[in-house]
Amino acid sequence: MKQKIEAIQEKAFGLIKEAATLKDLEDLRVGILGKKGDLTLVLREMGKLSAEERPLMGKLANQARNDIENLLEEVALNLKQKEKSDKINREVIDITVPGKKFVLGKKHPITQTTQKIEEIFLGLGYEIAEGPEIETVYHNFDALNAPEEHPSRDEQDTFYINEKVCLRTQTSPVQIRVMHNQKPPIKIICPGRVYRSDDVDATHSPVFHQVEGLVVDKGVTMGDLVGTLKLVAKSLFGEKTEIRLRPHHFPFTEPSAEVDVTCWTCGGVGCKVCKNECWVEILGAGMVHPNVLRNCNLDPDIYSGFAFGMGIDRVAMSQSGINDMRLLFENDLRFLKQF
Ligand code: 2NM
Repeated sequence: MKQKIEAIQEKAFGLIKEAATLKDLEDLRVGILGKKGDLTLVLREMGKLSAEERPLMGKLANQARNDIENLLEEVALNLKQKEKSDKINREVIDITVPGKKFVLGKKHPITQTTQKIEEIFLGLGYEIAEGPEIETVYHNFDALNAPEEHPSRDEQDTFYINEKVCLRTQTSPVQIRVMHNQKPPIKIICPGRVYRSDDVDATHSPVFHQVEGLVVDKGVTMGDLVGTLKLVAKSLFGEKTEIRLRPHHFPFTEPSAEVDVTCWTCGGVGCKVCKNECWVEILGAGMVHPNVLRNCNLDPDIYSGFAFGMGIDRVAMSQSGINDMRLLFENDLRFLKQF
């Protein structure tokens, strides 16, 4: 029996030292020390031994078992360490590999100009209001005091979905909605996309962008309008900018004016941007017509207001030095990337 135990131990030591993985090691443990393992089977035969031999063999077998267990543990530890260091070597980060380039996007020039205008008005305490681009003819024309025969209502100029629904031709219908739903004081700007049935050329597009402003409260005057426009023009085009108002007619304001600013390119000396006029027209404005206030259930004897509208696209073009409106809408990234 002694020889058997020694043989098992010798064989076990050899195999354990050769084990390549933890799985191999576990298989060996089961094969030697498990219920049907080699050493276990030998121990079962102890009963056949004499009373003198039994304690001796028992001691020998336990010693063998301990030695094998110790070796299993030792080899397992080594294998675990080896697996860990193999993993670390495998997963090493090569810090010399060039990084992936992170490409930052850019805002469209129209978005840049719109946000610049929004910032100025937010600073003056205005709120930004938005509304649908598909509008009722009521909100787009009737409520704005545009009579049935007004040329802007013509099918030649406006995209109609049907008799009562059209694509908005300005953002003022948003202001009608706000006046219907909110009590004064009202101080809003309405930026957004608008539609007119124009042919495409260097200065016209059937889709373009506007910011319209509206202030309604008790005691709002033309002086408030002029002061506001002066401040906005200086913020947008530079501190030296001046404005001038020329009498005009809009159905929704009375009195109405077209507003020019001193040319931001030549400062009023004459250049290509202003066509040597020294002034550039950028706005329409006026005092909200009493009929418009009435249409929104506001009493013109109590409330008054001013409103203005500005085209964003031409301002964006002249500020970025773009001379053809089509370039704003073709969305060629090679072009837009420059701004
Ligand atoms: C402009 C010019 C002048 C305008 C008027 C209104 C409203 F809703 F109060 F009647 N909103 N916007 C207005 C006035 C728009 O655009 C050239």
